[in-house]
Amino acid sequence: MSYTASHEQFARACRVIPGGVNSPARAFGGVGGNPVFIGRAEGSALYDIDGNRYIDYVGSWGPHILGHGHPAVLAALEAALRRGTSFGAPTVAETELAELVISAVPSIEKIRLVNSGTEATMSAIRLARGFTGRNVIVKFAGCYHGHVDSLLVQAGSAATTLGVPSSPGVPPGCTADTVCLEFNDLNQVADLFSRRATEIAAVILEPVVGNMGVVLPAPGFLEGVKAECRKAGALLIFDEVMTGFRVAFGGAQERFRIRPDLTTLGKILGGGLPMGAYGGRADIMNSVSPVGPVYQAGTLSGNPLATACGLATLRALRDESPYLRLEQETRRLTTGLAGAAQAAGIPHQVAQIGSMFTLFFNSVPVVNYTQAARSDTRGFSRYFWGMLKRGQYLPCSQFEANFVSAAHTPKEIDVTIAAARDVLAEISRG
Ligand code: KE4
Repeated sequence: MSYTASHEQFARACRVIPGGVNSPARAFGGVGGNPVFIGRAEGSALYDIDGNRYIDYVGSWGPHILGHGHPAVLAALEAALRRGTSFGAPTVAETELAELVISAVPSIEKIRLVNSGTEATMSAIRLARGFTGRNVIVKFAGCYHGHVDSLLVQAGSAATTLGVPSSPGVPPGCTADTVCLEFNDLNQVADLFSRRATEIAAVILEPVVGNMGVVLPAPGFLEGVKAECRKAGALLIFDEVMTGFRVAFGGAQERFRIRPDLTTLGKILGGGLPMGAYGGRADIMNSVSPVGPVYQAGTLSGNPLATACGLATLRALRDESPYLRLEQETRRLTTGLAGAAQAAGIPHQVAQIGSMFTLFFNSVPVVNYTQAARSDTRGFSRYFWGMLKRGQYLPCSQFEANFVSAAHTPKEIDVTIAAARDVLAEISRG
């Protein structure tokens, strides 16, 4: 495979954009080398500007559960485009999208649309603090909630990949009220609440973590956190930016049958256009401006293009309901990947739920950040590059989730398993 054009464009981009990318997650920082530049995408495929074709397991980091260019999504976007791109005034489509999300996500009674997952989580914690009158926010190491100052503490995703647990530029005052615990450790949660219950505004977590690689909640963990919040009068915030509409149409809260007080959404909600949202109990959401005193605003919040794209995406998911087939095909894929690692004698763990998964280069089950961080990232890098050269586009970090879309065919899953068998055997030969 030639990457000449990508290399040239990367050198050009680096002259004008920090690291040549508009998000560090794309920088290949965790695997070395330069990112490939993508020219176009269709269905389950990406095509880079050198003409190389890849089976896409990133899906723009989650939005493309239907695959790229779903006909109904394209048609809705084209129609919206002709009506105008943005008005800065309410539109019916925003109400339709809000109603659809409320019908899908069990705990949401009212919702506010914003432009990104980061805006959603930033707004949700401000709302939790405003509603409770308390300041302390509890998060978990390895969970990533966007680049919100007060949440960029031992964050996952690229913050972990780049070994930057807490970013410079965040004044100590911003994180003084952020407490970071170990995911899946209910004793730590109980101990904190026993000491600081009356100070805690909210606990925010990814109910299924995607940002340290995929890590599932231990049995009883989510219920235990919710019980501690209830007892203390603190709010439970599920950050479902990644799991929303991914692990089930109603997200992880539908799958695990647990209702948070607030939920943040993004990614699939916008179908690939900039979109985020936060929502939950009406009594809490009515504290948001202009109804209540907690201020939040946005020029392009609920803009017609992203709203049309999100509506078409969610309607297609509701009507086509690909979840069972996605689960089956993803499980077949991860079984194949585990078999390939086993055959190569490479220590590995596989975590999978719905159509998201991670192959950890790790000899112990990964249940928290401490264990995730012990993964063999050098082994992962060799795997990543071997797969890229065989036309498999994986997340460029051990600490990310892979995604299967409804556009992936059984044949493509077979091809990916065969490629992994090749690469892992090559790695085991040294
Ligand atoms: P955005 O601001 O990137 O739309 O959403 C932030 C966010 C919030 N919550 C969760 C659970 C998330 O996964 C994210 C963003 N995820 C990363 C990748 N894991 C986005 C990729 C990137 O930063 O470029």
